[in-house]
Amino acid sequence: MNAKSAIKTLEPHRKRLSDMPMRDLFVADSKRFSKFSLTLDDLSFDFSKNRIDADAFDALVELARNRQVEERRDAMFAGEHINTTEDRAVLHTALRNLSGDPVLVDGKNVMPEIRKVLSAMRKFSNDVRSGKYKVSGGKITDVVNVGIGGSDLGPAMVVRALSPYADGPQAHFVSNVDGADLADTLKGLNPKTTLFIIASKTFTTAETMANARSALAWIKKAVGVKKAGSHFAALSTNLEATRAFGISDDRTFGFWDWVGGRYSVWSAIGLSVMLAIGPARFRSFLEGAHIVDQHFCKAPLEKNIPVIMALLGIWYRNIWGFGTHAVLPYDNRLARFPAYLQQLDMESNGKHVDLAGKTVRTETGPVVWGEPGTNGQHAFYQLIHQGTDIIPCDFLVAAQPQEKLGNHHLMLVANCLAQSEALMTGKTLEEVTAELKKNGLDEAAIEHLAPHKVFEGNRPSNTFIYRKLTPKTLGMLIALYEHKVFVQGTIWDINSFDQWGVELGKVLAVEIQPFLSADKSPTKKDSSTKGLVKAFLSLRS
Ligand code: G6Q
Repeated sequence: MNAKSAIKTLEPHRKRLSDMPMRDLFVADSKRFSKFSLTLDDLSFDFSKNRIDADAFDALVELARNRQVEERRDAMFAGEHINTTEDRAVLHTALRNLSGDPVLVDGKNVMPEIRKVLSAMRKFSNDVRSGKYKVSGGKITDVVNVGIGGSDLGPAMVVRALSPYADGPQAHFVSNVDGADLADTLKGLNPKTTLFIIASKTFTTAETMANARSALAWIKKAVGVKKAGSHFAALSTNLEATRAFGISDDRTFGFWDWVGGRYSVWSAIGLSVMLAIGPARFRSFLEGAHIVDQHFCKAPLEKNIPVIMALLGIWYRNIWGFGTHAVLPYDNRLARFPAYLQQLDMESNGKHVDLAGKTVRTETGPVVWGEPGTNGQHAFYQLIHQGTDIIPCDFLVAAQPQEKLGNHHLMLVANCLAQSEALMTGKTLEEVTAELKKNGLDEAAIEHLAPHKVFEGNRPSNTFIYRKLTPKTLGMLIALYEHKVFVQGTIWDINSFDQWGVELGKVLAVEIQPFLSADKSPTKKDSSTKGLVKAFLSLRS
Protein backbone atom coordinates (compact mmCIF):
# COMPACT_ATOMS: atom_id res chain seq x y z
CA MET A 1 0.00 0.00 0.00
CA ASN A 2 1.39 3.44 -0.87
CA ALA A 3 1.84 6.21 1.68
CA LYS A 4 -1.36 8.01 0.83
CA SER A 5 -3.60 4.93 0.92
CA ALA A 6 -1.97 3.69 4.12
CA ILE A 7 -2.46 7.04 5.85
CA LYS A 8 -6.04 7.24 4.57
CA THR A 9 -6.95 4.13 6.56
CA LEU A 10 -6.89 6.41 9.62
CA GLU A 11 -9.76 8.53 8.34
CA PRO A 12 -12.64 6.63 10.03
CA HIS A 13 -10.91 7.13 13.37
CA ARG A 14 -10.84 10.88 12.84
CA LYS A 15 -14.56 10.83 12.00
CA ARG A 16 -15.34 8.92 15.18
CA LEU A 17 -13.13 11.10 17.37
CA SER A 18 -14.45 14.37 15.91
CA ASP A 19 -17.40 14.06 18.25
CA MET A 20 -15.40 12.94 21.24
CA PRO A 21 -13.44 15.77 22.82
CA MET A 22 -10.47 14.73 24.88
CA ARG A 23 -11.99 15.96 28.08
CA ASP A 24 -14.78 13.43 27.66
CA LEU A 25 -12.23 10.72 26.93
CA PHE A 26 -10.45 11.56 30.19
CA VAL A 27 -13.70 11.42 32.13
CA ALA A 28 -14.63 8.10 30.54
CA ASP A 29 -11.31 6.44 31.28
CA SER A 30 -9.55 7.10 34.56
CA LYS A 31 -6.56 5.07 33.36
CA ARG A 32 -5.99 7.19 30.26
CA PHE A 33 -2.68 8.58 31.52
CA SER A 34 -1.21 5.20 32.32
CA LYS A 35 -2.36 3.85 28.96
CA PHE A 36 -0.91 6.73 27.00
CA SER A 37 2.35 7.54 28.73
CA LEU A 38 5.76 5.91 28.75
CA THR A 39 8.97 6.12 30.72
CA LEU A 40 12.49 5.77 29.46
CA ASP A 41 15.35 6.09 31.91
CA ASP A 42 14.94 9.51 33.57
CA LEU A 43 12.35 10.73 31.15
CA SER A 44 8.61 10.46 31.18
CA PHE A 45 6.52 11.01 28.04
CA ASP A 46 2.85 11.82 28.36
CA PHE A 47 0.87 11.59 25.13
CA SER A 48 -2.54 11.15 26.72
CA LYS A 49 -3.65 14.68 25.76
CA ASN A 50 -4.02 13.73 22.12
CA ARG A 51 -7.07 13.08 19.99
CA ILE A 52 -6.76 9.34 20.21
CA ASP A 53 -8.50 6.40 21.77
CA ALA A 54 -7.29 2.81 21.91
CA ASP A 55 -8.58 2.01 18.41
CA ALA A 56 -7.03 5.08 16.83
CA PHE A 57 -3.75 4.35 18.59
CA ASP A 58 -3.76 0.76 17.31
CA ALA A 59 -4.45 2.02 13.80
CA LEU A 60 -1.53 4.43 14.06
CA VAL A 61 0.81 1.67 15.20
CA GLU A 62 -0.49 -0.49 12.35
CA LEU A 63 0.40 2.31 9.95
CA ALA A 64 4.01 2.24 11.16
CA ARG A 65 4.05 -1.52 10.69
CA ASN A 66 2.56 -1.36 7.20
CA ARG A 67 4.96 1.33 6.15
CA GLN A 68 7.81 -0.96 7.24
CA VAL A 69 9.27 1.39 9.80
CA GLU A 70 11.04 -1.50 11.54
CA GLU A 71 12.65 -2.79 8.36
CA ARG A 72 13.83 0.64 7.31
CA ARG A 73 15.13 1.40 10.81
CA ASP A 74 17.14 -1.80 10.70
CA ALA A 75 18.45 -0.86 7.26
CA MET A 76 19.61 2.51 8.62
CA PHE A 77 21.41 0.96 11.59
CA ALA A 78 22.93 -1.67 9.30
CA GLY A 79 24.61 0.99 7.19
CA GLU A 80 22.58 0.52 4.03
CA HIS A 81 22.66 3.47 1.65
CA ILE A 82 19.22 4.76 2.60
CA ASN A 83 20.20 8.28 1.51
CA THR A 84 19.59 7.33 -2.08
CA THR A 85 20.03 10.68 -3.82
CA GLU A 86 23.52 11.01 -2.38
CA ASP A 87 24.14 7.26 -2.33
CA ARG A 88 25.20 7.29 1.32
CA ALA A 89 24.66 5.38 4.50
CA VAL A 90 23.09 7.30 7.40
CA LEU A 91 24.95 6.46 10.55
CA HIS A 92 24.96 9.28 13.08
CA THR A 93 23.87 6.50 15.44
CA ALA A 94 27.34 4.90 15.09
CA LEU A 95 28.87 8.05 16.61
CA ARG A 96 27.18 7.26 19.91
CA ASN A 97 27.40 3.51 19.70
CA LEU A 98 28.86 2.71 23.11
CA SER A 99 27.92 -0.96 22.92
CA GLY A 100 31.21 -2.26 21.59
CA ASP A 101 29.41 -3.80 18.63
CA PRO A 102 30.83 -3.21 15.15
CA VAL A 103 29.01 -0.97 12.67
CA LEU A 104 29.59 -1.81 9.03
CA VAL A 105 29.59 0.62 6.16
CA ASP A 106 30.17 -1.09 2.81
CA GLY A 107 31.60 -4.06 4.67
CA LYS A 108 34.03 -2.03 6.80
CA ASN A 109 33.69 -1.59 10.56
CA VAL A 110 33.71 2.17 11.15
CA MET A 111 33.92 2.00 14.95
CA PRO A 112 37.76 2.04 15.18
CA GLU A 113 37.89 5.29 13.16
CA ILE A 114 35.15 6.84 15.27
CA ARG A 115 37.03 5.95 18.45
CA LYS A 116 40.25 7.31 17.02
CA VAL A 117 38.72 10.73 16.30
CA LEU A 118 36.98 10.77 19.67
CA SER A 119 40.23 10.03 21.42
CA ALA A 120 42.03 12.80 19.47
CA MET A 121 39.23 15.21 20.42
CA ARG A 122 39.57 14.09 24.03
CA LYS A 123 43.32 14.70 24.09
CA PHE A 124 43.01 18.10 22.45
CA SER A 125 40.18 19.10 24.80
CA ASN A 126 42.11 18.03 27.87
CA ASP A 127 45.19 19.92 26.68
CA VAL A 128 43.24 23.09 25.93
CA ARG A 129 41.22 22.93 29.14
CA SER A 130 44.27 22.29 31.32
CA GLY A 131 46.37 24.94 29.62
CA LYS A 132 48.90 22.44 28.34
CA TYR A 133 48.02 23.61 24.85
CA LYS A 134 49.31 27.16 24.67
CA VAL A 135 48.92 29.88 22.09
CA SER A 136 50.63 33.24 21.77
CA GLY A 137 48.95 34.63 24.89
CA GLY A 138 49.17 31.36 26.88
CA LYS A 139 46.13 29.32 27.92
CA ILE A 140 43.04 29.49 25.69
CA THR A 141 40.29 31.54 27.33
CA ASP A 142 37.78 31.68 24.48
CA VAL A 143 36.76 29.32 21.71
CA VAL A 144 34.86 30.57 18.66
CA ASN A 145 33.09 27.95 16.55
CA VAL A 146 32.75 29.25 13.01
CA GLY A 147 30.19 27.22 11.06
CA ILE A 148 26.63 27.39 9.78
CA GLY A 149 23.53 25.18 9.62
CA GLY A 150 24.39 21.72 10.88
CA SER A 151 27.89 22.90 11.77
CA ASP A 152 26.52 25.54 14.13
CA LEU A 153 22.99 24.90 15.39
CA GLY A 154 23.81 21.66 17.21
CA PRO A 155 26.85 22.76 19.21
CA ALA A 156 25.41 26.25 19.81
CA MET A 157 22.16 24.82 21.16
CA VAL A 158 23.93 22.19 23.28
CA VAL A 159 26.50 24.55 24.80
CA ARG A 160 23.71 26.88 25.84
CA ALA A 161 21.58 24.08 27.22
CA LEU A 162 24.45 22.65 29.25
CA SER A 163 25.96 25.91 30.49
CA PRO A 164 25.77 24.79 34.16
CA TYR A 165 28.26 22.04 33.23
CA ALA A 166 30.65 24.33 31.36
CA ASP A 167 33.99 24.65 33.09
CA GLY A 168 36.24 25.06 30.06
CA PRO A 169 37.05 28.07 27.92
CA GLN A 170 34.12 30.33 27.07
CA ALA A 171 32.39 29.14 23.89
CA HIS A 172 31.12 31.50 21.19
CA PHE A 173 29.42 30.81 17.87
CA VAL A 174 29.63 32.74 14.63
CA SER A 175 27.45 31.56 11.77
CA ASN A 176 25.99 34.45 9.82
CA VAL A 177 27.94 35.99 6.94
CA ASP A 178 26.51 39.29 8.17
CA GLY A 179 29.68 40.93 9.50
CA ALA A 180 27.70 41.91 12.58
CA ASP A 181 27.89 38.34 13.85
CA LEU A 182 31.69 38.12 13.80
CA ALA A 183 32.17 41.73 14.89
CA ASP A 184 29.84 41.42 17.88
CA THR A 185 31.46 38.15 18.91
CA LEU A 186 35.03 39.42 18.69
CA LYS A 187 34.24 42.53 20.68
CA GLY A 188 35.85 42.05 24.06
CA LEU A 189 37.81 38.92 23.07
CA ASN A 190 41.57 38.78 23.36
CA PRO A 191 42.96 37.42 20.07
CA LYS A 192 46.08 36.21 21.87
CA THR A 193 44.06 33.70 23.91
CA THR A 194 41.30 32.88 21.41
CA LEU A 195 40.98 29.62 19.49
CA PHE A 196 38.87 29.45 16.34
CA ILE A 197 37.30 26.17 15.33
CA ILE A 198 36.37 26.21 11.67
CA ALA A 199 33.51 23.75 11.48
CA SER A 200 32.59 22.79 7.96
CA LYS A 201 32.03 19.31 6.63
CA THR A 202 32.81 20.42 3.08
CA PHE A 203 35.13 23.31 3.99
CA THR A 204 33.71 25.16 1.00
CA THR A 205 30.59 26.78 2.50
CA ALA A 206 30.73 30.41 1.40
CA GLU A 207 29.55 32.00 4.65
CA THR A 208 31.84 29.91 6.84
CA MET A 209 34.88 30.46 4.68
CA ALA A 210 34.25 34.22 4.59
CA ASN A 211 34.03 34.30 8.40
CA ALA A 212 37.07 32.03 8.71
CA ARG A 213 39.17 34.30 6.49
CA SER A 214 38.16 37.40 8.48
CA ALA A 215 38.95 35.60 11.73
CA LEU A 216 42.36 34.64 10.35
CA ALA A 217 43.04 38.26 9.41
CA TRP A 218 42.05 39.36 12.93
CA ILE A 219 44.41 36.83 14.52
CA LYS A 220 47.28 37.57 12.14
CA LYS A 221 47.01 41.26 12.91
CA ALA A 222 47.33 40.58 16.62
CA VAL A 223 49.89 37.77 16.80
CA GLY A 224 51.62 37.84 13.40
CA VAL A 225 51.50 35.43 10.49
CA LYS A 226 53.82 32.86 12.06
CA LYS A 227 51.87 32.26 15.25
CA ALA A 228 48.40 32.52 13.72
CA GLY A 229 48.10 28.81 12.82
CA SER A 230 48.03 27.64 16.43
CA HIS A 231 44.85 29.68 16.98
CA PHE A 232 42.92 27.50 14.54
CA ALA A 233 41.45 24.03 14.51
CA ALA A 234 39.22 22.46 11.85
CA LEU A 235 36.30 20.04 11.86
CA SER A 236 35.90 18.71 8.38
CA THR A 237 35.87 15.81 5.96
CA ASN A 238 37.95 17.83 3.45
CA LEU A 239 41.59 17.52 4.50
CA GLU A 240 42.90 19.09 1.32
CA ALA A 241 40.98 22.29 2.01
CA THR A 242 41.86 22.43 5.72
CA ARG A 243 45.54 22.13 4.82
CA ALA A 244 45.21 24.80 2.12
CA PHE A 245 43.70 27.09 4.78
CA GLY A 246 46.80 26.49 6.89
CA ILE A 247 45.39 24.30 9.64
CA SER A 248 47.72 21.48 10.59
CA ASP A 249 46.45 17.89 10.51
CA ASP A 250 46.94 17.40 14.24
CA ARG A 251 44.33 20.07 14.92
CA THR A 252 41.95 18.79 12.24
CA PHE A 253 39.22 16.45 13.41
CA GLY A 254 37.49 14.44 10.74
CA PHE A 255 34.16 12.83 10.17
CA TRP A 256 32.52 11.00 7.32
CA ASP A 257 30.06 11.42 4.48
CA TRP A 258 27.55 9.19 6.30
CA VAL A 259 27.12 11.88 8.96
CA GLY A 260 24.60 14.46 7.74
CA GLY A 261 25.22 18.08 8.80
CA ARG A 262 22.10 18.35 10.94
CA TYR A 263 22.93 15.00 12.56
CA SER A 264 26.57 15.85 13.26
CA VAL A 265 26.66 17.25 16.80
CA TRP A 266 27.74 13.77 17.96
CA SER A 267 30.81 13.87 15.71
CA ALA A 268 33.88 16.13 15.64
CA ILE A 269 31.37 18.95 15.09
CA GLY A 270 30.74 18.61 18.84
CA LEU A 271 34.32 19.68 19.68
CA SER A 272 33.19 23.08 21.00
CA VAL A 273 30.80 21.21 23.30
CA MET A 274 33.58 18.92 24.53
CA LEU A 275 35.88 21.87 25.14
CA ALA A 276 33.18 23.58 27.17
CA ILE A 277 31.92 20.70 29.31
CA GLY A 278 34.83 18.27 29.15
CA PRO A 279 35.19 14.79 27.61
CA ALA A 280 33.47 12.88 30.44
CA ARG A 281 30.27 14.89 30.18
CA PHE A 282 30.43 14.73 26.40
CA ARG A 283 30.43 10.98 26.79
CA SER A 284 27.28 11.20 28.94
CA PHE A 285 25.71 13.22 26.14
CA LEU A 286 26.51 10.38 23.70
CA GLU A 287 25.27 7.87 26.25
CA GLY A 288 21.86 9.58 26.40
CA ALA A 289 21.49 9.28 22.65
CA HIS A 290 22.66 5.67 22.77
CA ILE A 291 19.95 4.84 25.32
CA VAL A 292 17.37 6.19 22.88
CA ASP A 293 18.93 4.34 19.93
CA GLN A 294 18.57 1.09 21.81
CA HIS A 295 15.02 1.91 22.81
CA PHE A 296 14.18 2.81 19.18
CA CYS A 297 15.65 -0.49 17.97
CA LYS A 298 14.23 -2.76 20.63
CA ALA A 299 10.96 -1.42 22.02
CA PRO A 300 7.82 -2.69 20.29
CA LEU A 301 6.21 -0.04 18.09
CA GLU A 302 3.38 0.60 20.55
CA LYS A 303 5.86 1.37 23.33
CA ASN A 304 8.39 3.16 21.19
CA ILE A 305 8.54 6.86 22.08
CA PRO A 306 9.99 8.28 18.83
CA VAL A 307 7.62 6.09 16.81
CA ILE A 308 4.64 7.40 18.78
CA MET A 309 5.85 11.00 18.46
CA ALA A 310 6.08 10.47 14.71
CA LEU A 311 2.69 8.81 14.38
CA LEU A 312 0.93 11.56 16.27
CA GLY A 313 2.63 14.08 13.99
CA ILE A 314 1.37 12.21 10.91
CA TRP A 315 -2.10 11.97 12.44
CA TYR A 316 -2.33 15.73 12.81
CA ARG A 317 -0.51 16.73 9.63
CA ASN A 318 -2.24 14.39 7.21
CA ILE A 319 -5.56 13.49 8.78
CA TRP A 320 -6.56 16.55 10.78
CA GLY A 321 -4.80 19.08 8.53
CA PHE A 322 -2.76 20.84 11.20
CA GLY A 323 0.21 22.43 9.45
CA THR A 324 2.50 23.48 12.28
CA HIS A 325 4.00 21.94 15.38
CA ALA A 326 5.18 23.97 18.38
CA VAL A 327 8.01 22.96 20.70
CA LEU A 328 7.69 24.79 24.00
CA PRO A 329 10.49 24.13 26.49
CA TYR A 330 9.80 25.19 30.06
CA ASP A 331 13.53 25.14 30.44
CA ASN A 332 15.10 28.44 29.55
CA ARG A 333 18.43 26.95 28.56
CA LEU A 334 16.63 25.05 25.80
CA ALA A 335 15.94 28.39 24.13
CA ARG A 336 17.63 27.27 20.90
CA PHE A 337 16.12 23.79 20.94
CA PRO A 338 13.13 24.79 18.76
CA ALA A 339 15.50 26.39 16.23
CA TYR A 340 17.62 23.26 16.27
CA LEU A 341 14.56 21.07 15.68
CA GLN A 342 13.44 23.42 12.96
CA GLN A 343 16.48 22.46 10.94
CA LEU A 344 16.32 18.81 11.90
CA ASP A 345 12.68 18.46 10.94
CA MET A 346 12.14 21.00 8.16
CA GLU A 347 15.36 20.29 6.29
CA SER A 348 14.84 16.56 6.62
CA ASN A 349 11.16 16.29 5.77
CA GLY A 350 10.45 19.42 3.76
CA LYS A 351 10.30 17.37 0.57
CA HIS A 352 7.87 17.30 -2.36
CA VAL A 353 8.90 14.10 -4.12
CA ASP A 354 9.10 10.53 -2.86
CA LEU A 355 12.05 8.17 -3.02
CA ALA A 356 11.17 7.30 -6.60
CA GLY A 357 11.16 10.98 -7.57
CA LYS A 358 7.38 11.13 -7.95
CA THR A 359 5.38 14.05 -6.52
CA VAL A 360 4.15 13.05 -3.08
CA ARG A 361 0.40 12.72 -2.65
CA THR A 362 0.31 13.63 1.03
CA GLU A 363 1.51 16.66 2.95
CA THR A 364 5.02 16.13 4.32
CA GLY A 365 6.96 17.94 7.07
CA PRO A 366 5.12 20.54 9.16
CA VAL A 367 6.38 23.98 10.10
CA VAL A 368 8.20 23.55 13.41
CA TRP A 369 8.56 26.50 15.72
CA GLY A 370 8.61 27.53 19.36
CA GLU A 371 10.03 29.58 22.18
CA PRO A 372 10.58 28.89 25.83
CA GLY A 373 7.59 29.01 28.18
CA THR A 374 6.62 31.01 30.17
CA ASN A 375 7.66 33.86 27.85
CA GLY A 376 5.55 32.43 25.04
CA GLN A 377 2.49 32.48 27.30
CA HIS A 378 2.69 36.25 27.42
CA ALA A 379 3.08 36.49 23.67
CA PHE A 380 1.80 33.99 21.10
CA TYR A 381 -0.08 31.45 23.24
CA GLN A 382 -3.23 33.49 22.65
CA LEU A 383 -3.38 32.00 19.16
CA ILE A 384 -2.61 28.51 20.41
CA HIS A 385 -5.54 28.71 22.84
CA GLN A 386 -8.13 30.63 20.86
CA GLY A 387 -6.89 31.07 17.29
CA THR A 388 -8.45 29.38 14.29
CA ASP A 389 -5.47 27.08 13.71
CA ILE A 390 -4.93 24.06 15.91
CA ILE A 391 -1.29 23.74 16.87
CA PRO A 392 -0.11 20.47 18.40
CA CYS A 393 2.50 21.28 21.03
CA ASP A 394 5.36 19.54 22.80
CA PHE A 395 5.98 20.75 26.34
CA LEU A 396 9.33 20.00 27.96
CA VAL A 397 10.16 20.49 31.61
CA ALA A 398 12.70 19.30 34.17
CA ALA A 399 11.70 17.98 37.58
CA GLN A 400 14.85 19.43 39.11
CA PRO A 401 16.16 22.90 38.36
CA GLN A 402 19.85 23.72 38.13
CA GLU A 403 19.29 26.71 40.42
CA LYS A 404 17.67 26.64 43.82
CA LEU A 405 15.93 29.98 43.73
CA GLY A 406 12.88 30.40 45.94
CA ASN A 407 9.83 28.83 44.36
CA HIS A 408 10.74 29.75 40.79
CA HIS A 409 10.85 26.18 39.64
CA LEU A 410 7.49 25.24 41.09
CA MET A 411 5.97 28.25 39.35
CA LEU A 412 7.59 27.17 36.09
CA VAL A 413 6.35 23.58 36.31
CA ALA A 414 2.87 24.68 37.40
CA ASN A 415 2.66 26.92 34.34
CA CYS A 416 3.76 24.14 32.05
CA LEU A 417 1.17 21.70 33.39
CA ALA A 418 -1.51 24.38 33.41
CA GLN A 419 -1.00 25.12 29.74
CA SER A 420 -1.49 21.57 28.56
CA GLU A 421 -4.49 21.21 30.84
CA ALA A 422 -6.04 24.43 29.53
CA LEU A 423 -5.44 23.43 25.93
CA MET A 424 -7.07 20.08 26.50
CA THR A 425 -10.06 21.01 28.68
CA GLY A 426 -10.82 24.49 27.42
CA LYS A 427 -13.72 26.39 28.92
CA THR A 428 -17.29 26.10 27.66
CA LEU A 429 -19.80 28.90 27.24
CA GLU A 430 -21.76 27.50 30.18
CA GLU A 431 -18.70 27.59 32.40
CA VAL A 432 -17.83 31.11 31.34
CA THR A 433 -21.40 32.29 31.84
CA ALA A 434 -21.59 30.75 35.30
CA GLU A 435 -18.29 32.36 36.26
CA LEU A 436 -19.33 35.81 35.04
CA LYS A 437 -22.65 35.48 36.85
CA LYS A 438 -20.79 34.63 40.02
CA ASN A 439 -18.67 37.73 39.54
CA GLY A 440 -21.85 39.81 39.52
CA LEU A 441 -22.10 40.76 35.83
CA ASP A 442 -25.57 41.46 34.47
CA GLU A 443 -27.01 39.52 31.57
CA ALA A 444 -26.14 42.07 28.89
CA ALA A 445 -22.55 42.27 30.04
CA ILE A 446 -22.34 38.47 30.12
CA GLU A 447 -23.72 38.17 26.61
CA HIS A 448 -21.21 40.73 25.41
CA LEU A 449 -18.16 39.24 27.10
CA ALA A 450 -18.78 35.50 27.31
CA PRO A 451 -17.93 34.47 23.71
CA HIS A 452 -14.50 36.09 24.05
CA LYS A 453 -13.74 34.06 27.13
CA VAL A 454 -14.64 30.68 25.67
CA PHE A 455 -11.81 28.21 25.03
CA GLU A 456 -12.90 25.44 22.72
CA GLY A 457 -10.23 23.14 24.14
CA ASN A 458 -9.49 19.72 22.65
CA ARG A 459 -6.10 21.06 21.57
CA PRO A 460 -3.45 18.36 21.59
CA SER A 461 -0.07 18.26 23.29
CA ASN A 462 2.70 15.94 24.45
CA THR A 463 4.63 16.56 27.65
CA PHE A 464 8.15 15.41 28.43
CA ILE A 465 9.23 15.51 32.06
CA TYR A 466 12.85 14.63 32.78
CA ARG A 467 14.78 14.59 36.01
CA LYS A 468 17.20 17.39 35.12
CA LEU A 469 18.67 18.93 31.98
CA THR A 470 21.92 16.98 32.16
CA PRO A 471 24.19 16.05 29.22
CA LYS A 472 22.58 12.60 29.20
CA THR A 473 19.03 13.94 29.15
CA LEU A 474 19.83 16.36 26.37
CA GLY A 475 21.37 13.53 24.34
CA MET A 476 18.16 11.58 24.85
CA LEU A 477 15.90 14.43 23.81
CA ILE A 478 17.79 15.15 20.61
CA ALA A 479 17.89 11.48 19.61
CA LEU A 480 14.14 11.11 20.24
CA TYR A 481 13.40 13.90 17.78
CA GLU A 482 15.95 12.57 15.26
CA HIS A 483 14.18 9.23 15.17
CA LYS A 484 10.76 10.85 15.10
CA VAL A 485 11.79 12.68 11.93
CA PHE A 486 13.16 9.46 10.45
CA VAL A 487 9.95 7.54 11.13
CA GLN A 488 7.84 10.26 9.54
CA GLY A 489 10.10 10.34 6.48
CA THR A 490 9.72 6.58 6.22
CA ILE A 491 5.94 6.74 6.38
CA TRP A 492 5.87 9.52 3.77
CA ASP A 493 8.39 7.57 1.63
CA ILE A 494 10.73 10.55 1.28
CA ASN A 495 14.48 10.91 1.72
CA SER A 496 14.97 12.65 5.07
CA PHE A 497 18.72 12.87 4.60
CA ASP A 498 19.30 15.11 1.60
CA GLN A 499 18.68 18.87 1.28
CA TRP A 500 18.59 19.84 -2.38
CA GLY A 501 16.16 22.61 -1.51
CA VAL A 502 18.94 24.79 -0.16
CA GLU A 503 20.99 24.69 -3.37
CA LEU A 504 19.16 27.02 -5.76
CA GLY A 505 19.43 30.10 -3.57
CA LYS A 506 23.17 29.49 -3.08
CA VAL A 507 23.75 29.39 -6.86
CA LEU A 508 21.72 32.52 -7.45
CA ALA A 509 23.59 34.40 -4.70
CA VAL A 510 26.85 33.71 -6.53
CA GLU A 511 25.26 35.00 -9.73
CA ILE A 512 23.88 38.15 -8.13
CA GLN A 513 26.90 39.23 -6.07
CA PRO A 514 28.90 40.76 -8.98
CA PHE A 515 25.98 43.05 -9.80
CA LEU A 516 26.09 44.51 -6.31
CA SER A 517 29.44 46.16 -6.79
CA ALA A 518 28.95 47.17 -10.44
CA ASP A 519 26.60 49.94 -11.50
CA LYS A 520 25.07 47.71 -14.14
CA SER A 521 21.68 46.08 -14.21
CA PRO A 522 21.53 42.27 -14.24
CA THR A 523 19.85 42.02 -17.63
CA LYS A 524 18.64 38.43 -17.43
CA LYS A 525 16.86 38.83 -14.08
CA ASP A 526 13.19 39.42 -13.31
CA SER A 527 12.11 43.03 -12.78
CA SER A 528 11.87 42.62 -9.00
CA THR A 529 15.45 41.38 -8.66
CA LYS A 530 16.66 44.09 -11.06
CA GLY A 531 14.72 46.72 -9.12
CA LEU A 532 16.14 45.55 -5.80
CA VAL A 533 19.70 45.62 -7.15
CA LYS A 534 19.10 49.15 -8.40
CA ALA A 535 17.60 50.24 -5.07
CA PHE A 536 20.56 48.71 -3.23
CA LEU A 537 23.07 50.54 -5.44
CA SER A 538 21.34 53.87 -5.05
CA LEU A 539 20.99 53.52 -1.26
CA ARG A 540 24.55 52.39 -0.97
CA SER A 541 26.12 55.69 -1.89
C1 G6Q B 1 22.60 20.00 7.21
C2 G6Q B 1 22.91 20.73 6.00
C3 G6Q B 1 23.52 22.10 6.20
C4 G6Q B 1 25.00 22.10 6.45
C5 G6Q B 1 25.53 23.52 6.25
C6 G6Q B 1 26.99 23.63 6.53
O1 G6Q B 1 22.19 18.88 7.25
O2 G6Q B 1 23.68 19.93 5.18
O3 G6Q B 1 22.88 22.83 7.21
O4 G6Q B 1 25.30 21.61 7.71
O5 G6Q B 1 25.24 23.94 4.95
O6 G6Q B 1 27.73 22.80 5.70
P1 G6Q B 1 29.25 22.56 5.94
O7 G6Q B 1 29.42 21.86 7.24
O8 G6Q B 1 29.73 21.75 4.79
O9 G6Q B 1 29.90 23.92 5.98
